[in-house]
Amino acid sequence: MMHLLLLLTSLIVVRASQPGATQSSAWPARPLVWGDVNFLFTTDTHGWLMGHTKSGPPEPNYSADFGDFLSFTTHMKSLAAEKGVDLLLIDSGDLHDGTGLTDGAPPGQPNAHESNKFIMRLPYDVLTPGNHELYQYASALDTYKSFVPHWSGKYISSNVHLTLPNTTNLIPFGSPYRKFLTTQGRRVTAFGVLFHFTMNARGTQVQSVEELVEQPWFAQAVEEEPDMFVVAGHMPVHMEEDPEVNVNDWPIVYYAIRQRHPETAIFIFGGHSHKRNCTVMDEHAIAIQGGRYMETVGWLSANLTEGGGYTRRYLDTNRNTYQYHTGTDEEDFDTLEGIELTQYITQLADVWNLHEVFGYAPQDWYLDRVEFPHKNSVLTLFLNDVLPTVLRLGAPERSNIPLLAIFNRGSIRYDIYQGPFTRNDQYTVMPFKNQFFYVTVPWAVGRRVVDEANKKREDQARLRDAMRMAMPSLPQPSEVPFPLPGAQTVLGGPKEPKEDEPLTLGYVTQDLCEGYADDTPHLSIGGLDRADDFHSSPPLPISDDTLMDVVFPSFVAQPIVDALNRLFPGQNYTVAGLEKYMKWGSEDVFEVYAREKWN
Ligand SMILES: *[C@@H]1O[C@H](CO)[C@@H](O)[C@H](O)[C@H]1NC(C)=O
Ligand SMILES: *[C@@H]1O[C@H](CO)[C@@H](O)[C@H](O)[C@H]1NC(C)=O
Ligand SMILES: *[C@@H]1O[C@H](CO)[C@@H](O)[C@H](O)[C@H]1NC(C)=O
Ligand SMILES: *[C@@H]1O[C@H](CO)[C@@H](O)[C@H](O)[C@H]1NC(C)=O
Ligand SMILES: CC(=O)N[C@H]1CO[C@H](CO)[C@@H](O)[C@@H]1O
Ligand SMILES: [Zn+2]
Ligand SMILES: [Zn+2]
Repeated sequence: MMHLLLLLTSLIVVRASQPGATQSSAWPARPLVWGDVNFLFTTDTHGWLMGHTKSGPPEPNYSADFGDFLSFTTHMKSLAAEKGVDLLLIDSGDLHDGTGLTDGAPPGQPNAHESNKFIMRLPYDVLTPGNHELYQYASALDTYKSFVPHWSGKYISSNVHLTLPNTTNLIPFGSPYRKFLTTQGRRVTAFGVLFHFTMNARGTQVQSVEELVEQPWFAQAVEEEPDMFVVAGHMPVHMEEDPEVNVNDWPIVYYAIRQRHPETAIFIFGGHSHKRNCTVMDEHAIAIQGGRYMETVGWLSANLTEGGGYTRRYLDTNRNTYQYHTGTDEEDFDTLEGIELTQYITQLADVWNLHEVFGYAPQDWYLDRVEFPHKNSVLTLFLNDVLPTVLRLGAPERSNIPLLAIFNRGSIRYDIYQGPFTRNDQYTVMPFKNQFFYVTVPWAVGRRVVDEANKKREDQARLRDAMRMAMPSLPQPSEVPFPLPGAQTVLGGPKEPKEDEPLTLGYVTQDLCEGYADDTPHLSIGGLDRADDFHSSPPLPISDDTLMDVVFPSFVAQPIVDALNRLFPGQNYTVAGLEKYMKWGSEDVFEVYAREKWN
């Protein structure tokens, strides 16, 4: 008995988040408002299950790990049971790609194979795949075989299919829909929808949302009236500046249900754009999205009664938030399962050497807070110094040839914080594995490649938008006021923070729903809306006819080759004919640079 107690005490001493994580000192402003039905929702977690462990603001405010989140959801489910209300836990996809836990696997192991085991410890009620689950066939297949079966129908992919190796039949990736009873006996019909993603791996298939709602099985599933529809989807609940991520097909799903059931509650949980937003579609339908990288977790509550309201909140993921809302403290917050999950995460990080220090970053560089070519932009650091340095080190035999490095903004995924730069940080900045290719052209061609590729990219996005608007036979997204004018007024929410409240740095969410949305009031960290466009290292001081190397990652080889062929007709460049510039890939670049420059 004594031993067990000692063991438990020692477990509890090490339980708080991941080792070395800086705890938050900020607290939520006010308790959550519960309804008859309540939701906690995550999206675009991208492997951030260790939580954010850096000490630079606002990282400490997102310092809880997935073990802490498990303890939190366990307490919240018990609170719901005590109150006699429902609490559902939802995830809208993109579990793959983004940290060492997903990308730091030994060669040959599919992305997210181990981190998915951590997700399986959470009591999710509905999950749905994101586009990142489908870039690689091997990891899609692994998700299908190792992850989906665990959920017994709760992993829903209404419009995603897959073929097994050496077969030709398309089979549903997850279950097409799920009908279930909540703990309080409410009938739920749930769907899981992915935007019409077209860069998916061969062997996987994504049906457009227009096609999905025309499937006879879909109409049949919608036919019976439940107490509520719950739709998790990997597409934003708002329109984006960048047409390429304007993949908001929610009005199509909404109308397909609404036409049949004018007043049944519809709860929509979006994702993909990595932002928070919320839209009231009508008095009985709301769409909401909870952020990214386990920075914020969403909360939505509703009374399904006549005239019942909604509330929503974006919760900072730290132990203060979790304890405040569950009425617990450092003594009684952690559950044994939560502690165990924290320890499994720590162990995997150790086994994969994710805390190995490559060097010490001399300052912070930001992905969203400042615009390229600002000196604190991570893209500026990457294009002006990291990539040129590493390409020169990696291909010394070409060091006498001028060099222009091209990269797409979207492949850089996170900030760099001053201090130790670890293997895990390398994956959070740049998780994708790309080779570098090159072509040698006169500078007259090389200097125009980025503009040409960006111009084409914008033209294609505009064309796609136009085609979507021209689709026949379904309610046109353009005809649907989204949100319906005036509909927000049904929403009762908490008020803005008091003026004298001391504020900390973090997200300040201005979504389309009424009332103040952030759980912990913050000073705005800023953050800009940007396209996944192309940029390059600084222009070269050479004459137009000087031969130089244009270097670019394999992920964007096709658009760059197309641009080169338009600028330099007759050369007939093909992706298959490209040569590798150096032995290192994009996943090695920051390690090589940090070891060279940050020691
Ligand atoms: C639901 O109704 C209860 C009782 O009237 C109320 O206290 C609560 O604030 C309502 N919740 C929401 C989300 O409107
Ligand atoms: C698929 O077929 C190939 C060639 O016939 C074979 O080498 C491979 O083992 C098969 N794979 C599976 C999973 O059956
Ligand atoms: C929410 O969506 C609306 C409409 O698409 C947009 O104008 C607004 O900027 C979005 N808010 C945030 C915080 O992204
Ligand atoms: C490029 O392709 C065109 C059309 O197929 C052909 O006429 C031309 O000879 C090719 N040029 C080179 C350099 O291969
Ligand atoms: C840093 C920040 O933006 N806000 C708070 C989050 O948590 C840290 C660490 O506890 C506090 O010091 C900050 O005030
Ligand atoms: Zn994502
Ligand atoms: Zn996505």
